Amino acid sequence: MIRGHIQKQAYFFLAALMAAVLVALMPRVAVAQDAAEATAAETTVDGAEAADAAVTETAGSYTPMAPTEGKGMPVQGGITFQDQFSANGDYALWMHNSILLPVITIISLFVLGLLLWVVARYRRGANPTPSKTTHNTLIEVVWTLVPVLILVGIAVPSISLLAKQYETPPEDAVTVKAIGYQWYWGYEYPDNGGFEIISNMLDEADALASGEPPQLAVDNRLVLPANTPIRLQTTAADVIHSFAVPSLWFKLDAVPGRLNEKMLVIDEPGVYYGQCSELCGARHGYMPIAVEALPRDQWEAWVRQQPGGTVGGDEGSDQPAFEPAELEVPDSVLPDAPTAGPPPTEDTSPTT
Ligand SMILES: [Cu+2]
Repeated sequence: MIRGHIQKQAYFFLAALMAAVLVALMPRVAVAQDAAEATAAETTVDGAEAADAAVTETAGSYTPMAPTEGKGMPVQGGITFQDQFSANGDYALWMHNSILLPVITIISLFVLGLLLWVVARYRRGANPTPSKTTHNTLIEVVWTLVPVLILVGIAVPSISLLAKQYETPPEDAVTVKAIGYQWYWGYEYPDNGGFEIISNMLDEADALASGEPPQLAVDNRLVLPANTPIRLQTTAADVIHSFAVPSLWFKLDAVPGRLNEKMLVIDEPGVYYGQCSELCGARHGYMPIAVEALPRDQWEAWVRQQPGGTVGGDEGSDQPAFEPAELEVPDSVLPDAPTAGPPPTEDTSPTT
C-alpha cells in the first residue's frame, strides 16, 4: 500500500521534471526556426542594400550610418544583456555578471543541495523516529545573519550604480529633448537652434532595404555626439511613454507636463536601437528609437545642415532662423490611425 503510494509520487515527480525540461527547451526551438527564416530574408536583402548604398552616396552630405550587426541591437537567441556602450552600462553589466549571477547560482545550488539531502537523509525509511528538536540558536543566528550580509554586500554596488545613473550633467553638456507622441518620437535640440526631428518607424520592406533591423529602424534618427556628455530630457505630448535604449543602459519615462533628465555619454560612434518602454496605446510596439552617435565634428556638421541648426552660438549662420510654424508635419506610419497626427500646438488638457 505504502510502496504503491511512493511509486505514484515518484512517477508524478518524474512527469513534472520532464514538463519543466520541455518548457525550458521550447524557446530554443522557436529561436532555431526564427534563424532559418532570417537567413531566407537576408539573402533577398543583399541586392537591395547595394542599390540603396549607391543612391545615398550620390546624395552627398549626411549619410545615415550603416548599423553593425549585433551592436546596439538584439541578437538571435540572445539570453543576456546587449553589449554595453556607456560607462554605466559597463558597470551594470559587471555587477550582473560578477556579483548577482554568481550569488544567485550559489544560493540556488546550496538550497537545492540541502533539499535533496533532507529528502534522502530524513525520509521515513532511513529515519523512522523523527527528532522533536524545535530550536537551535546557532543555526537561527546564522540563517538570519548570512542573508543580511549578502544583501548588504549587493547593496553597495547597487546603490552606487543608482547614484551614477543620476549624476548631474556638466554645464556644457549638449541638451537634447526626446518627446513621446502617440506613436512616434520627436527630438528637439534646444542648444542648437531648437530644430525638431520627427522620427517614425520604417515599414519592414524599407528597413530591410536599408540593411536595418525591421521594427527598430526609423526614417529620421536621433543623431548625437559620441564621447560627449548629453543632457537627455524626456517629456510627452499625450500619454506616458518611456525612452529606452538597452545597449546604452538608458531608460527614462516621458511624462506629459514633466521634464525628466538624465545624463548620457556614448562611448563610441555607432547606431543603437531602442523602443518605447511604457505601454502607451495601440501602436506602442511601433515607435522604435534609433540613436546614431557620430564623432563630435561630424555631429556638428550634421547640426549645421538642419534648418536653423547652430553650434556653440554660431553667429551669422546662413541657415534661416528657426520658426515653430515651419515644423514639419509628421507623417504617421498609419495615415488612418485614429489619433495619430501632428504634435499639439496648444494646450488642450482639461482644466479642473
Ligand atoms: Cu510610447
